[in-house]
Amino acid sequence: MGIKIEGKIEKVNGLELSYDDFVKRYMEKNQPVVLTGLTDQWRACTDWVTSNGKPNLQFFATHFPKSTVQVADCGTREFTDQKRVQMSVSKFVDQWVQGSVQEEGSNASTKDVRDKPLLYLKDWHLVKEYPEYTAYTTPLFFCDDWLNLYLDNYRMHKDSDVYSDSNEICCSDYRFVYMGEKGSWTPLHADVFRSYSWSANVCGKKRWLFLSPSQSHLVFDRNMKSSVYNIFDEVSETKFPGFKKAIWLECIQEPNEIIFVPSGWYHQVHNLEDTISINHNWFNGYNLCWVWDLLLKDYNEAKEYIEDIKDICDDFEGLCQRNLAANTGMNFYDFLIFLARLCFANLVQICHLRGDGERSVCSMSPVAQQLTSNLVSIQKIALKMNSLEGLTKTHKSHFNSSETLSNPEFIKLCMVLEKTYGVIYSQQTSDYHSKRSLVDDIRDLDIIKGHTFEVSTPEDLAKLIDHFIRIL
Ligand SMILES: O=C(O)CCC(=O)C(=O)O
Repeated sequence: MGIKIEGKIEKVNGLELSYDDFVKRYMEKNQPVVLTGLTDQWRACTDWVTSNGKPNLQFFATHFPKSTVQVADCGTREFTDQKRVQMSVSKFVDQWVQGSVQEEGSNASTKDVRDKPLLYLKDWHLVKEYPEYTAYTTPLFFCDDWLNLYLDNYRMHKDSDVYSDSNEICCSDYRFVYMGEKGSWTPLHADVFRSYSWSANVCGKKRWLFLSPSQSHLVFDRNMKSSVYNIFDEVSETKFPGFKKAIWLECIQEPNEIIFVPSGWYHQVHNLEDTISINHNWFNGYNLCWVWDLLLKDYNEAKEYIEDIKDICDDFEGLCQRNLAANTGMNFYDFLIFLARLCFANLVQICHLRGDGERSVCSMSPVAQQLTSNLVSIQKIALKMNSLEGLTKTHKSHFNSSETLSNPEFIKLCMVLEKTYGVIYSQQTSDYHSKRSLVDDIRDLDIIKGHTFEVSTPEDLAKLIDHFIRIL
């Protein structure tokens, strides 16, 4: 019996949608949408596509032949994902071309005897690898991206056990290129960190199947441990008793359309044609609670997994956090330091905007309102973290505002944040009461100057925000 599909995803012309409407209708409500009209100026849409609308494989082989990329073998499962191998772009292109020649040469009776694996290039960090080559610009709707903004300046987790030179690029950002032949696909999953994602088809067509988070329990086994891998398989009713009750939303994504995938929506994706897509994961104040909820769930699982060695372990909590970072990509301490830095960057920005101006004038500006609402969402998470027992003061996450202010990475973070909200809200220079640039202003900001703020616990962070919200 097939799956139940009972809904479609809304399609909206992105050129006729305001940022505020996107926030209200999709980001805040956590609803998917397809946006059209946003890729017309992208260089990728000419460089990467031939005149007949197919992937220009030769372009990739000529310009990026030596890049090493991850390639999934769509026919082979490995744990919860497809088996992946690394290869150069030129080898991937060669195999694709050989596969198509073989396909063309085959007739109906030999169609199933493909002797080459169906390969799908995934998670290629093209922007990070080739920063000078501007293949596309991130649409405005997706610019409030704390994840990539942070990773451009810091690592999420610093530990020689988890990080090595070989995964330097691989954990460096969440901006990807995907390329795959017709028939290549991505198994059912919800996104990393329960982030939002957007995915733009540069060429080709995809079929997406979505499940609302309110139904995600239906794709899990009785113990809520493993989820269905391929929704089009014969799914065992004994193992996944809720599966056949799941109601799916379907979307056929055409070339030049961008799909917004909200937090926690399980999805499975099939390339209906040879396809190239660009894909970012991100989070911000609107979905930060999803990130924390996942981290907490993964932490509880990591803890439960080693519960039996608790009594003989010198540093049980430390081991849980290590395992959490290895499995999820960050642990509580990483997340707290991330929140503290983001919070301080927002504070610096508010102080810079405000200059010596009146509080009421500053709070009227849309940027100031956004920055304040960012602080409120960070504070909510800090309070949730604080309600957990056991997350006590530790040297592992220590934030000091004076040290942070003298850090060039932090200054860069503040500047990019300023630029980002400037673009989103078409910031006027008259909105700034300070006549100086952020970089000149930063060390002299009256509220920051002469004070050092320390954050070692979520409680410290919540109090710091409380203090500023009251005085700003
Ligand atoms: O395009 C694909 O194959 C998968 C993309 C995806 O799963 C995502 O954007 O989260």
